[in-house]
Amino acid sequence: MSLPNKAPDKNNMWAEAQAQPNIALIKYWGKRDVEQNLPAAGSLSVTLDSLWTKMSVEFSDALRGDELVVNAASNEKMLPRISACLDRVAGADRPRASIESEGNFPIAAGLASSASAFAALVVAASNAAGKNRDTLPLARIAGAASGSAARSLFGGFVELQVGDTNIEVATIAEAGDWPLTVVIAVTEEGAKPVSSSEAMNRSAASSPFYSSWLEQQPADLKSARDAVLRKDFSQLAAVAEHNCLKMHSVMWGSRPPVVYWNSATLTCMEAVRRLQDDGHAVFFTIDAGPQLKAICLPDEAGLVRSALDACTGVVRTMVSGLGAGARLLDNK
Ligand code: 2P0
Repeated sequence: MSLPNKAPDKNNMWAEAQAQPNIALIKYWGKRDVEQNLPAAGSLSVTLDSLWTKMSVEFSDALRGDELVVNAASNEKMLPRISACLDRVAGADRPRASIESEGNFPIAAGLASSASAFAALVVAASNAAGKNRDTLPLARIAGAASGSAARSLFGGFVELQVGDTNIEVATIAEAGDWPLTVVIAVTEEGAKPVSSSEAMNRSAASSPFYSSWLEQQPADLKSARDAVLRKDFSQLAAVAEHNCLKMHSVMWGSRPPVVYWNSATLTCMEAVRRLQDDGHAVFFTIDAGPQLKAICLPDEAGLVRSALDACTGVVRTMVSGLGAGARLLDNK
């Protein structure tokens, strides 16, 4: 399932990159600056390995305008965000672009497809434009398009911090340092009813819990960072579940409320609780969608997957280890 190897045009302004989604254990929820898309607080995530998005970008003035194809179908809806991101990578006076995207998991369903898409996009576009950039500047450009995308530029355990005007983002532990497994229970494949951006802005504007959420974020981040560096599974489990449930409480307290869960999400949570009660090393997290992600030690993955497969309402499960950051595919 690879994009057809396109013949580079005579300017050779073509490149393809791959990135994987990341799952936040300490969540990004809220923006300090909506215009710049600067997060209001830091976050910490794991980059996956078996879910992926590949993006190819070809710059050519022979095109009539920017064109986007997602999973072999023309896509007008995402195009303005993609074009704006290309402007930031290659300058507003760049040639027009043909972008093709392909992925092996559902889009806009709370599985961080925008993270892997924009991370792959900035790497491909920067290379196609002949601009050599370090990973951090690329992460900042990706983050301006989609906050979580900045984290997918990096592999393993990734921490994002927010300065006055910019983000800092880096790997704090490699995937191989602590090879956890993520089991994803898909409970609904369709696109989410409210976008993350809209839901975040609604939370900031109306949730009575939003300010305490932000106040507590540095302490949660520190606890999770310490847990990762010491490989303390129970500490990471406790703070990650707490942080996830707080983020959803902020949304539930918004007006109008944002409830991404369905009944299968709760059934999966109960299944994880039962495994924990039996002494298994597993915890859950849930993002802007109804899917549940269970994080566990690798030797628990089979049991965790069976337990989630048995939950009423689970459409399918996917299993992933932790993986690398966005990278160029060497297929020119
Ligand atoms: C996260 N999410 O940290 C959080 C947890 C969803 C829940 O980042 O508005 O698509 O484009 O910057 O990155 C999803 O939001 O949001 C997200 P924008 P993004 O992973």
